[in-house]
Amino acid sequence: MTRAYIGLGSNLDEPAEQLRSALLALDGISATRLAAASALYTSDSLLPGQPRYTNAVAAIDTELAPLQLLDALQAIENGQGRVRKERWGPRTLDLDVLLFGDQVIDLPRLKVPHYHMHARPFVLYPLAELVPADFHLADGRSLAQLLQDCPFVGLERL
Ligand code: A4P
Ligand code: MG
Repeated sequence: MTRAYIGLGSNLDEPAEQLRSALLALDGISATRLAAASALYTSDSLLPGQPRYTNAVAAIDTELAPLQLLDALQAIENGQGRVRKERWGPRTLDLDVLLFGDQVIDLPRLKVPHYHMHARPFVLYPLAELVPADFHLADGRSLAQLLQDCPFVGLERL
């Protein structure tokens, strides 16, 4: 069993509902169970001109290998009507593998820890709800330090 952390994001078609459905879907992945979920947070899009995002982080326990998990997450994204037009475009659902146990993964399809998580308040603050105060990312960075460098600005906890 590996404890993994999944970042959830949506800015189309009732984002809060999209995230609630996605949490149920995570629990439905084979050989996987949902262990915990953060509160929902809203914030402006990093790209101007897009609707506001709703984000959350989920902790899951899985027996799947990392790429099997990625396949399952992409199937859930597709099942919730995600249409990939442009990278970074608005989306009904984005599921990112933030952390996969203590593994550092550098494959063409999968980079873990997720590339931008260390600088994104809408990832770090929900993650902090789910882990101990002395938590470190797989690459050694301390979550407390990352939080200090990434102020809780523009984030609303629902
Ligand atoms: N991929 C590589 N590593 C991973 C990983 N750790 N988890 C590959 C998931 N996928 C990973 O992803 C493109 C490819 O990345 C996948 O095919 C997978 O093989 P994607 O989900 O199709 O594309 P994307 O989401 O548009 O790109 P990306 O870079 O994941 O975008 P981000 O970083 O998710 O940014 N503002 C707010 N407030 N909240 C947000 O959530 N999100 C974005 C999108 C912009 N602004 C935002 C938010
Ligand atoms: Mg993504």
